[in-house]
Amino acid sequence: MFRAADRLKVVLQHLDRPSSRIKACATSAQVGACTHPVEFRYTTDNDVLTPEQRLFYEENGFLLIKNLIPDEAIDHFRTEFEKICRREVKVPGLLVMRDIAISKSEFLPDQSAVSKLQDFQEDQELFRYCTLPQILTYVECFTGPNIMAMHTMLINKPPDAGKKTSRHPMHQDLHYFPFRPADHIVCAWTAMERVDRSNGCLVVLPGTHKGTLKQHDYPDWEGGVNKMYHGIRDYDPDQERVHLVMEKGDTVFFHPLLIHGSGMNRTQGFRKAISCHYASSDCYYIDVKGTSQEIIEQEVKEIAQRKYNAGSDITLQDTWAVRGRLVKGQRTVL
Ligand SMILES: O=C(O)CCC(=O)C(=O)O
Ligand SMILES: [Fe+2]
Repeated sequence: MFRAADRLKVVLQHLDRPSSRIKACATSAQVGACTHPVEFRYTTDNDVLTPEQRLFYEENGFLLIKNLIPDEAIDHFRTEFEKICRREVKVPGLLVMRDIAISKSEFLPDQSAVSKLQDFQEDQELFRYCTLPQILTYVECFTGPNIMAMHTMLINKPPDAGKKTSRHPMHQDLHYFPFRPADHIVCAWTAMERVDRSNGCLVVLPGTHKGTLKQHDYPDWEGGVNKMYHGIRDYDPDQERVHLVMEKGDTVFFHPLLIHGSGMNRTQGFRKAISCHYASSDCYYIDVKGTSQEIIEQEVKEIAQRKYNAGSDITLQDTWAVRGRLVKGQRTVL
């Protein structure tokens, strides 16, 4: 994958073509002996990404942008997160999750420690992350101009209490989403501090965004698994893994079919990252009945029934429709 230099030369020759749509060979094999260029599929031609960056995302399904978000913005998110943990701020619709090791432990000094906040769209301070021009400029390269912020998270990976429960199993985020097309969905994930193998960085399987949505289940880990942390069992364990070492403010954009997870946090600190999944507002909802996503539907509905005090007739679509927020362009379908 990383012998890209030679392939790039070939591709860049194609980019000289006077075509409004940039064309290039999309797979390594093709690029090696390229005679029939094909259109880029996963990125748009809007003069933000360099040809090298586009090619990288097309081939690998992720793109890491160094130093994208300033320290002050991140410090601000951290302060707000701490206020939420101290219950000084109450956010409607917020889902506060605790690591199973924390919720079962009687010995941890800070019982209020949370492992994840989800759905912070009603918190003005945290939601500012989803509207940052630095982020949206890149998001548009994947979603096009009409952008909805669909799913928000602040992940506070706790120190592992020895049972490896701080790991996040390998998964595809599309498993959680009942909207399509997948190619018009992207995740932005920003490190709020240095993230490396010691505190459980993201691990990605490059190129897996070209595959299909796989069956997800709860892994049978000895120490237990956090709620909704479904994982894929049948991925190729020999496939190349890339550990994304990131500094504070670095941001990775990735495709919802990219298989990824995160490792154990072996440090004493809580490893923080903030993220948002965006979708083109031109995406449409699908019915997940009879598909591999049916198992997540029931869990999400149960949470939504409790959160919104809703009846059992609430649909998966309803739960997304109330959370989605337009952040750029026009709201069309979603
Ligand atoms: O921040 C992490 O550990 C990964 C989280 C993740 O991939 C997810 O929640 O979907
Ligand atoms: Fe994920």
